[in-house]
Amino acid sequence: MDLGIATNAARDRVWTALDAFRIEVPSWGFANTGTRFGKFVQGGAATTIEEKFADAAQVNALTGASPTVALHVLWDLPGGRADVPAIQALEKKYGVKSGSINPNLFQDAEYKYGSIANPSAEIRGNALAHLLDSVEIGRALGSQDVSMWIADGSNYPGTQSIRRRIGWMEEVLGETHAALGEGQRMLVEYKPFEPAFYHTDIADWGMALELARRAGPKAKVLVDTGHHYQGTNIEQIVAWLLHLGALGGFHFNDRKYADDDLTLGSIDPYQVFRIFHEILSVGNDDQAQIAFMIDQSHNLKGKIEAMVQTVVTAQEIYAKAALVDRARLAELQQECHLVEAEECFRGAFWQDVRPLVREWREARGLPSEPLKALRDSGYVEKITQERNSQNARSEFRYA
Ligand code: PSV
Ligand code: MN
Ligand code: MN
Repeated sequence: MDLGIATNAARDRVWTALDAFRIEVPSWGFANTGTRFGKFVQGGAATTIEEKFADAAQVNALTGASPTVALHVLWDLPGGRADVPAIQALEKKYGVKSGSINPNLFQDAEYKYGSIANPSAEIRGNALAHLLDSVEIGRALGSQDVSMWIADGSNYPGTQSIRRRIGWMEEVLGETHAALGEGQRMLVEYKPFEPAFYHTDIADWGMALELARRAGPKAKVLVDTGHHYQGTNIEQIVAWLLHLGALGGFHFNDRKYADDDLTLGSIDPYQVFRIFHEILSVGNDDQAQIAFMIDQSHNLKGKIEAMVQTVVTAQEIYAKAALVDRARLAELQQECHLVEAEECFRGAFWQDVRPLVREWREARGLPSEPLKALRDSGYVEKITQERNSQNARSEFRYA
C-alpha cells in the first residue's frame, strides 16, 4: 500500500509534528556512570554542571529539539542547593534552559528503609524538606516540573506494613503539592522493582495515578518506558492516562530485560511508534501538557553521540507516527476491517522517513545529518582533551 509519503498532506503532518517536537536531555546522561560491576570512565564526560549545560547545548544545536536539560538535585547542585544566578548565567551562556527538577530520595543512607514511606516520622520529614527544596529550586529557575521517583520499598514479605506506608506517602505528597507555585507541576514516576525486590511503594501506574489524584490537580503521572514488566502494553497505559488527563510526561529509554536505560528505539522501535501514535491522536492542547524527557545513561557508547542518536531516533519515529492517516484509520477501525486497519497503521511505521526529516532539518537551518555533523565538529575530541585529566583524577560517582 502506498501511503503517499510525498503527498502534501502527509508532508505537512510530518513537518508540523517535527516543529512542535521537544525532548529534554538528562544532565546525568553526560556524566560518567557505571554498572553494579564496573565503571568505564570516559575522558570527555561532563564533570560539572557547566559542562553538562555545554553538552546539552551541543545536542540542541545539532537537533533543534532539546532546549532544556533535566537537573538531578544532589548530582548537579552541591548540597542540594541551587545557586540560581549562577545557573541562570549558564542558561544564558549556552542557550538551553533548566528543565525538570529531579529530587534525590534514594542515595542517602538514612533512606535505607524508605524516604516518604519510611516508618520514622523524622526521616519522612527530611524527605519532605528535600521535596520542598526541590519545589523551591524549580520555582526559582522557572522550571515547570518536579519529577519524583520514589525508590521506597522492602525486600521481604512481612517486614513492612504496605498499607501504613501508603498513608505516609499520601501525607508527604499532599504537602509537596501544597507548596507548588503557579505553573508548577509534580510528576509521580512508578517502577515495579529495583532497588526493592519484594514490594515497591509506587510500583505501577495505578498507584502513581491514585497518589497523584489525592495529592491534587497539579500532580500527574510520569511514564518511564523501562519501568514495566515484560509484555506490558505501555501504549494502553498511555491511552488511559490521556483519557483521564493525568499524563504528565515520559522518561524515554529502551530495554531488553529490566530497567536497562538503553537508547530509545534500539530494541523495539515499533513500541515507541505506538506510544507516539496515541499522543498524536489527542488534541494539540493535550499534547502540549506532556513533557518528553530522556532517561538514559550510556556506559559503552560515547555520551554525546548516544544522546544525539536518541534525539534523532525520537524525531524519526515521531515523524513516522505523524504519517499515520488517522482519519482513514478511524474509518477502518469503525468498520472492523482488521487487516486494512493494521496495514494502514504499520504501513506508516515501515516508511523510510529519513529523507523527509533531512529536508525538514535543512529547511530549519539545522545540520541534515546531526551525527555526522557532531563527528565533523571535533567537539568530542575537544572536550576529551579539556576534561581528560579531571576525569582520570576524579573518583567515580554514579553521575
Ligand atoms: C529510576 O530508575 C530512574 O528512572 C528515575 O527516574 C531516576 O531519577 C533516574 O532513573 C536516574 O537515573
Ligand atoms: Mn526515570
Ligand atoms: Mn529507571
